[in-house]
Amino acid sequence: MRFLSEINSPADLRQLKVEDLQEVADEVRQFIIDTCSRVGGHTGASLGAVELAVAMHYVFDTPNDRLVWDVGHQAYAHKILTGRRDELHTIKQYNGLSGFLRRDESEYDTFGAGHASTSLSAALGMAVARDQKGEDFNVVALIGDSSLAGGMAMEAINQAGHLKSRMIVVLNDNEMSIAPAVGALSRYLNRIKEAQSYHHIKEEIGDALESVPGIGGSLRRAAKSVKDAIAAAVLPGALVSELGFKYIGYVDGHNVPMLVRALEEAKKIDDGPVIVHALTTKGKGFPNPEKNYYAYHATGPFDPNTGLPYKSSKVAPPAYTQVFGETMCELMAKDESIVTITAAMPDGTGVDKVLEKFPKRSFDVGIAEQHAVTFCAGMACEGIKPVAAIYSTFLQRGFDQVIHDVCLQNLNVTFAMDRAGIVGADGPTHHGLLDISYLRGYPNMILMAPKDEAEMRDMLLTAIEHPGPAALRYPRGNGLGVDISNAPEKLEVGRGEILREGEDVAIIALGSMVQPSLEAAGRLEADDVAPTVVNARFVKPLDEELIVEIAKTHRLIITVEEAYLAGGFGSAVMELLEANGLQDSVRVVRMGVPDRIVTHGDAQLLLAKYGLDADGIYQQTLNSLKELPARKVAGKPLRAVK
Ligand SMILES: Cc1ncc(C[n+]2csc(CCOP(=O)(O)OP(=O)(O)O)c2C)c(N)n1
Repeated sequence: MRFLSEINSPADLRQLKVEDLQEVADEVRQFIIDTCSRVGGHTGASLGAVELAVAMHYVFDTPNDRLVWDVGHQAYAHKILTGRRDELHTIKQYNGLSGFLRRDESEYDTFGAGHASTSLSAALGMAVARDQKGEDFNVVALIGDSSLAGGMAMEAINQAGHLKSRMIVVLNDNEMSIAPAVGALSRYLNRIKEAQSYHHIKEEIGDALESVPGIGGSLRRAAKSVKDAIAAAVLPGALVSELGFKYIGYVDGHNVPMLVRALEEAKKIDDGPVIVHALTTKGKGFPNPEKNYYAYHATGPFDPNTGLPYKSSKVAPPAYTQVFGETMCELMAKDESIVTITAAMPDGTGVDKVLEKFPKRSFDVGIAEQHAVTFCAGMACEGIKPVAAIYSTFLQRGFDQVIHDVCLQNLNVTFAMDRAGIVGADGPTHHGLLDISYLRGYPNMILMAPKDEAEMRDMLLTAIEHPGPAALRYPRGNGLGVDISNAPEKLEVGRGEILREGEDVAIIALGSMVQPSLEAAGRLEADDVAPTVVNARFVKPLDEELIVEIAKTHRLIITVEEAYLAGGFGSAVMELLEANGLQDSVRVVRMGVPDRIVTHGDAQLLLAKYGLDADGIYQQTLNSLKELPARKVAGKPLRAVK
């Protein structure tokens, strides 16, 4: 590597000549491929933004000039150029670099991200603060074409155009989200590109016609009027200029000298916001990218020659995501009123299968979770049964819509929340730890969590058939490998399930925590402790009868959930006991995630850190039993064990 090994900060990069930058970009690209082929990561997204990162750090005086990356998943080149090259191999691992951007990781990460469409609002805030303080630096936001369509980005454009603040938006347009980009804005961007190619062609034709002796001038004028008509209809004028933005583009986003020129031009504009429209190819340089467009957005380790993932010899049970997609197809085949919605995550949620099989009854709305929820509410008003498959963390975006549009009107919308719990490598922005607390506080909603993939199928049917709002949360990763050949069955709403009956302690577990609780119970039994284990199934409504009965017959209740404790399932159990005057008759210990930001890293390791595995539950139960005052409550039989 001629240049890269000497670049330890953007200041080093800025010592180079423009002519050398393309080679720097090539070296960065190779470095990303080498590293990601070993450790995985957001490979394709980052490969598409290599030249952009080089050009931006070259033209702008970072970190004094503020560079704000949207999502931050595509910023590996930025990390490499800002002193983190030698740590890139630790990305997304425990104690390693974050997969996204974090203010506490580097002074070059001016704004933390992980969720999409935030960059323009943050950049505008910085620009306004700069002006208020009388300071002088550039603010540059980089955003992808799909994230640009997110509601927040549109709201920021609206205000930026109004304020006429000086800021630069670099649009990284690769026509892709994780799946191909969808929506009218994406079509509009394509029309800009088409119109501009037409513009360039006309320019060339015009020049040629001009040279025809005698008639050249009039032919050229005719050609120009056609060109102007088309330009007026589709050039950025309509959207961008009318909204108060200047437009530079489009630019080949893989040509560093051209990008440098465009950014230099943008820097000169001091009377308002400007968009630099760069065309890029997602996965640029990734071996065989056309094999599967999902595969290189984010990859595991892969063979750097073929781009193919290394085959695992382990036969794993199907993932919850897969079971969800297949179950939706089964249920939609039987009931024509069911539709499925994803917000730009067809692959991640299993909705890709549904889109394939039922293209007219399934919708990818783009990165637009808020819209997705209210879109579902509208359909539910007309008797359709929508199922919104949205990761727990991304449904946070649609919180008010869930409350105001769905729950308040008691509409039949199902929320299938994948990635509920600790997701692992993607870290704090992606853990789904809040859904219990944000969904259980409002009337009408019912909320459940399956102990395995078969129960998830039952819960999906239960939710769809429930006449009001219903949500189910299930974890990232594989199911337990249980039999899923039976048709889904409706569950009784608000009924838990006793899995084993004892008398010394009752472990009431939710969803993913049921299996480790059973394992812990097995070990407790070997220690002469007789535990009751309950699969809670419902967070809301709780199985009041069962929990009250348990409280009256046990001295100790341990609740276990893969979620934040504040406002969570255990809190709901305590509220129920208090409402029944039982708060002093039984000791309740809540296990879950404390009031801390959970970092990134291997999910199992993180779960263990918070005691949320068989060993942790076993230890906590023993400790809590030891701390109990010596008092015995006469046990009486519970409902029959199923
Ligand atoms: C609110 C939110 N919804 C969904 C996602 C998941 N997500 C991460 S990257 C991405 C695609 C972004 O596409 P684009 O903005 O065009 O950038 P590209 O990856 O193509 O560079 C999506 C949907 C997210 N991070 N945040």
